[in-house]
Amino acid sequence: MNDLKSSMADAADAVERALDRLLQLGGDPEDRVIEAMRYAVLGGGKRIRPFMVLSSSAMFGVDRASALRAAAAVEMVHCYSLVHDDLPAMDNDELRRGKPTCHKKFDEATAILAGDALLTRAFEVLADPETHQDARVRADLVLALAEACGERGMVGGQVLDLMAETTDLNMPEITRMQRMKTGMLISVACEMGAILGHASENARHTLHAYAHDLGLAFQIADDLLDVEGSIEKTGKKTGKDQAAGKATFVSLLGVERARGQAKMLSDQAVQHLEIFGEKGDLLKQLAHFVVERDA
Ligand code: GRG
Repeated sequence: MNDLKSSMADAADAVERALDRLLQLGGDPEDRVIEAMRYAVLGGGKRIRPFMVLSSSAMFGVDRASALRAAAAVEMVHCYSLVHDDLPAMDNDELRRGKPTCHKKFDEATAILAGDALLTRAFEVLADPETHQDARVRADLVLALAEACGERGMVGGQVLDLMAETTDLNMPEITRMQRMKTGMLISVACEMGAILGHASENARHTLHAYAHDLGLAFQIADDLLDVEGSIEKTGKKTGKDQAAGKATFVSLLGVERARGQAKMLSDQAVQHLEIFGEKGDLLKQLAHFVVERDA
């Protein structure tokens, strides 16, 4: 796991610098929204999704600067979703990544706009020729991210999640909701290396299959942390699902079976990567980290 720890730390540092460069204050009156965007993206988070972009890119020999721009774009979308998810109209949270949520630090309108601008900026970064010289690759990146974010992806999953507060979801419904809400962004993060590196359809499908299992394992681990984790380690309020009376993998399966299911999915994710040999090692280690993490 030492390999993984230092690679994740390197990736986190590099993506922090890329985000900082991409989100510079301009000295204009509208800087307030850029300050809120910077607050939302800089200085926190495990950077799992950027790590997925960078690791899958390394597998196909993608230029590091290109991969970093794609990684930054994915993290912008992730952070936008966190900012909006924390709003009073959604989860109404006050703590995120160990600090006040964006709307608490700034105000609600600024947080909404910062989220909107992060989402938009992510697509601008991907569409910029600096990200890749091949326009087809840029279009594929934009298409893949758009499919993961919209009403058939993350936003749709969030709608189902809000409905879960008043409707009892069963196991297939929860699985579908989580696949849309968190899984699809994780999938696109893993596939971006294949897109940037002109890899075969088969390679991209294999990464998709890996991410599919890993995304579910990630979400079960997140549900377990909501039950067993601490606010000090996770940097966010825990015990929320139970308080909201929401059905989760843990409420339906119980802690032990949920843990077993997460482990099984993470092992299954690793199996998919066998075709890549040693090149898949970091993503394999990540699959174990995701279910063993405490934050
Ligand atoms: C309001 C237009 C509009 C859209 C809403 C809010 C939203 C879209 C979607 C919610 C998606 C969401 C917040 C899912 C939760 C995913 C999750 C488990 C986040 C935590 O991810 P980690 O653990 O966090 O990787 P860090 O902080 O480490 O990056």
